[in-house]
Amino acid sequence: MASLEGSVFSSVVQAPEDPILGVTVAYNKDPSPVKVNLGVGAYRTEEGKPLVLNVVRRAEQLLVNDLSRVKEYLPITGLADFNKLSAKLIFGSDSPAIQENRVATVQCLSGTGSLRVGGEFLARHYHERTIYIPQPTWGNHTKVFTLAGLSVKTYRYYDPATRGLDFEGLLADLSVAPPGAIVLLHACAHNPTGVDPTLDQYEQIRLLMRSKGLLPFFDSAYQGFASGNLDADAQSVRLFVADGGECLTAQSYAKNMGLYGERVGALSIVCKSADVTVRVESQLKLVIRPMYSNPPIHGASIVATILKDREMYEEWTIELKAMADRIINMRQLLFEALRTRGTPGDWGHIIKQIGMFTFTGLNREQVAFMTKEYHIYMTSDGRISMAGLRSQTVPHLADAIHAAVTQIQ
Ligand code: PLA
Repeated sequence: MASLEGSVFSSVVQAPEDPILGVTVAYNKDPSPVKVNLGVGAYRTEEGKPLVLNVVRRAEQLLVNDLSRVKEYLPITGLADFNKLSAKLIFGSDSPAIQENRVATVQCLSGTGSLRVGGEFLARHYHERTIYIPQPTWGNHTKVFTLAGLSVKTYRYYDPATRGLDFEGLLADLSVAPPGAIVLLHACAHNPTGVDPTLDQYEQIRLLMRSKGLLPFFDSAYQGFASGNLDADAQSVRLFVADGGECLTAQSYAKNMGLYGERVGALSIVCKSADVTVRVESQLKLVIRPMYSNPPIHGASIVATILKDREMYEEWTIELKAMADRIINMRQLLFEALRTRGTPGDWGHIIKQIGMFTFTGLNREQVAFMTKEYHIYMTSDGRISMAGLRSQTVPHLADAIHAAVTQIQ
């Protein structure tokens, strides 16, 4: 008989907190009234509150009041309407790939789940298991793709000296990648750097990738958040789809519809022909079924309700633009606050960078100092979520940055 004393799990070691979500855990434990959480990329209002979009509330009301709606299982691939509308949103409503039935779209558990399902599909069915991810990138990419069965390598992306794109390095690294390798690209608003290639640079990347048969895998977690315009933020993806070649896209509605906890997203695989697409979709079902069987119904129903109604869609774009504009405004305020303080260094990147984050250039020690002395919570790579900032907290953050750069080298 097994002993009642001592756990069979006693050899399990304590795991470290997640580098991003763990910042919120530490923040929650801090009793300071001046604490600020700029870790996870979660939008807050000017009052510091999480935001449920008005159009989302309206869609939820419609859904709740519709007594014909039931809670049956969705198909393995998710809500059909949601999938069609999601493909249109990212590829464009006039996309030939959609018209020619060359897109297999499956509803997944937000952006992360879409990346994971895409990764597992590639590990099973694609001839080249190496995926190149930008250096740096969202911290979870390495883990998601490694556990999916891919071998992860990096390509140069960010140049700390210019605080801009290392375009030469990027092209050089991709040009020596093995033929057929998968390349992860952020569709827009690169996390954590806020640095995106221009459309011209994307065109050069496309030419190089297509000439070597490299397979693009887009992570689109911020469509609409970069520029405030959904079409503008999808241009990189559309450039690659327009040439008739193949690619994968993982979409998330966490940020642009504020549906973080609903876990709603989609994986689309654009194929060369309609018959390949049908077979690809059949295999995606075999990836999904043993993992979580089928996806949840509520979040996808909200998205579908909004996307298929012209008036609700319009309302969404206005609310989305307001979120993007507030973030851009915070960039301006922080930049000016540092200039007023005469903080050493060139802080122009704060207003140049795109999307939810500023990659400050602050080092690990400076970040630790700001957390200890000023109760500012951010990731140790110096990333700040601008979406968590508000006019009222800008001076406190600027004081903290000023003290960090003048006191800690
Ligand atoms: N891809 C990128 C580039 C992301 O930044 C994030 C989220 C995701 C995918 C996954 O989003 P989802 O699964 O919630 O749809 N990044 C956040 C949150 C906002 C996180 O780390 O989970 C971040 O703070 O970086």
